[in-house]
Amino acid sequence: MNIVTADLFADDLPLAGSRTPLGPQAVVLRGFALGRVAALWPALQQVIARAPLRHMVTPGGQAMSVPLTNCGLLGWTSSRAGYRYQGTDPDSGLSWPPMPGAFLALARDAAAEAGFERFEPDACLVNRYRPGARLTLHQDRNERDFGQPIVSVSLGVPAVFLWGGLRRGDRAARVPLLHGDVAVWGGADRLRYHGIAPIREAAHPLTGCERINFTFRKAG
Ligand code: MD3
Ligand code: FE
Repeated sequence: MNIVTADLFADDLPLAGSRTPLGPQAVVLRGFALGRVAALWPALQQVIARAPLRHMVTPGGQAMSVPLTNCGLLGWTSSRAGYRYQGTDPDSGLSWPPMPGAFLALARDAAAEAGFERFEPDACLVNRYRPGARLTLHQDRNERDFGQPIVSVSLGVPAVFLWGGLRRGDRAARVPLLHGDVAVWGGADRLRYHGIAPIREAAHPLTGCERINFTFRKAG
């Protein structure tokens, strides 16, 4: 048994195949990515080799606790100048790595499974969390068309997803996201506030102490 298939025999299985509805057009497909990890993982390593994970700076000048990179035609960036999608990696000046076929297929299949047919993502943002890293409540509103869903894939150690409302002050529910879970949001739920609570110290056979998240968007 190698490190990529090991997870099939571990603690992610009890929920696999079930659905956790979070709102009218938001659902977590439990374990949807588990059978595809063996293809996703080496493809991710290729992306990171060309466009390394890096700590971007917020418009307020703070380094983000979660380093990120992108693949696909467009990549999400943050700097003192603001948040935006752009076709080139600001660190290297190169185009972002192409979106691996296994990434695109997973994003499309998960969107269709959640009722969003013909999803055509042009951007995939990759976030890496180590213990203590977090993402404070925010909205994703740099994309052009809020009619398109977002698809999010979790790998590695568990996280507590904070699922708020349409106003920043709305109380946030806490939803565990485990290795292999895929979340899909659109329509009425597209502009909900959301975040990730500080990651707890844990170990996973594939990622060690880390959690990796991909979010697929139609940005342009
Ligand atoms: C709900 N990432 O990159 S993914 C982000 O786990 C981001 O890294 C988190 O929030 C992570 O912007 C959460 C789940 C997610 C992504 C986008 C959403 C949930 C969303 C947009 C609207 C509502
Ligand atoms: Fe977000």
